[in-house]
Amino acid sequence: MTILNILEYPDSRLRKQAKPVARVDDAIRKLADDMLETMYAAPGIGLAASQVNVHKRMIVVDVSETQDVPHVFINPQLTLIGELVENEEGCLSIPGFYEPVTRAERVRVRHLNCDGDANEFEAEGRLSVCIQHECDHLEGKLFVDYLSSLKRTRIRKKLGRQHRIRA
Ligand code: GNR
Ligand code: NI
Repeated sequence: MTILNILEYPDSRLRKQAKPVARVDDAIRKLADDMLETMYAAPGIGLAASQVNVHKRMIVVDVSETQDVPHVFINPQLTLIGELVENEEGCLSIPGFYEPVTRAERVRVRHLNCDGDANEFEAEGRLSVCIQHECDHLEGKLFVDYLSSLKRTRIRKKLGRQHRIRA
């Protein structure tokens, strides 16, 4: 297994549209394992392939306290259910910033599993928030896009500066 490098905002590669996975093969299963290892090492509760510069429609999540309930969703399609709820969100690609975002309280996820079989999954609570956050990544969308342009610009400038110092 391999820990992959996570792209950080404002890297323009985070804005790319991910393409559907055509076939679930060993390379896709290896990518799922590497994404899970990368997520656990970070540590985080979810990761989209886009964040590791692989622009395929694939996400992994694990919101359990014990980090031993991994979910892999390939070509996820969301149906949003229920009321809107506000939750604090963070992102491994936007380190150090946490802001409230409003999302649907529940989701249904149609997807392929690691065997390539069509499947459905329903989630609420933190798992629902996380799945919606990850699916946004596949569209090149980040949680800062829900904030005011003033807040977003402040975050972009702070993180942009840090990257230039490290470079
Ligand atoms: O680790 C993560 N925590 C988190 C907290 C609140 C809402 C969403 C998330 S997802 C984030 C990992 C990440 O950036 N996934 O894309
Ligand atoms: Ni994220």
